[in-house]
Amino acid sequence: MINENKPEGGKKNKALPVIIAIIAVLVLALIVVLAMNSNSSKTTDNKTPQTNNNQTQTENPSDNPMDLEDDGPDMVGEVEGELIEENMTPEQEALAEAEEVIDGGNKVSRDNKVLTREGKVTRNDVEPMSPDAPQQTGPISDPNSLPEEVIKITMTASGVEPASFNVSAGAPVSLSVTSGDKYTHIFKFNDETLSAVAVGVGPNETRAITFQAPDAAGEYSIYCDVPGHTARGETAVMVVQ
Ligand SMILES: [Cu+2]
Repeated sequence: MINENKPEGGKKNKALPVIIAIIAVLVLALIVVLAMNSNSSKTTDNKTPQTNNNQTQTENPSDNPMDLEDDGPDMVGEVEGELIEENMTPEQEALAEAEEVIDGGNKVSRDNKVLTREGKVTRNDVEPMSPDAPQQTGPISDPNSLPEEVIKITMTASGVEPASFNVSAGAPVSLSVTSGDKYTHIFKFNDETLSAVAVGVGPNETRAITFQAPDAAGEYSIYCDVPGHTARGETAVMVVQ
């Protein structure tokens, strides 16, 4: 019996490490499972925003009833268009509707006002090429391409051609100035109310300008502002009718 017990006790003694090992394995397994759970809970945390996104995405289709009313998107576009127009200043609106008589010249509004680059009505009594002044264009490579309505003026040492031309009071005027010789010429009015209207051209060059004719009828004298040129007869007259 004792011998039997001994082996039994020996069995118990042998079983104990095995039990401990099993417990250890179980604890390890538990730790691993817990760790995996915590990881998986983190990943589900990461997933929750995605599911939120999915929810918001599914919320968008819930807007579909709005979309189904076909006017929805168009209405938005129209509203935006109206907002843009509402935000435009009167100057910007006038400029948007204005038309250019000469390439690079000032635009003319629907109510026949010569506009600045900012859409304001130009002033004729300021410094030439200042922001409010009508601006001379760059050199025009093909003067023959200018519209018929443009008054074509040629300046040479012999004088100004034509020496007289007519314009309508208060109306937009487009005129080109050509140097018909090897000299530089500067077209200017001998009148403070038209000080802004000036065109300078190099030898055989053509430039142009669009400006508002004076409201007051009368004769406005023109001269070449290059020293000595007026004395040799470079003058003309603009008749406002
Ligand atoms: Cu001259």
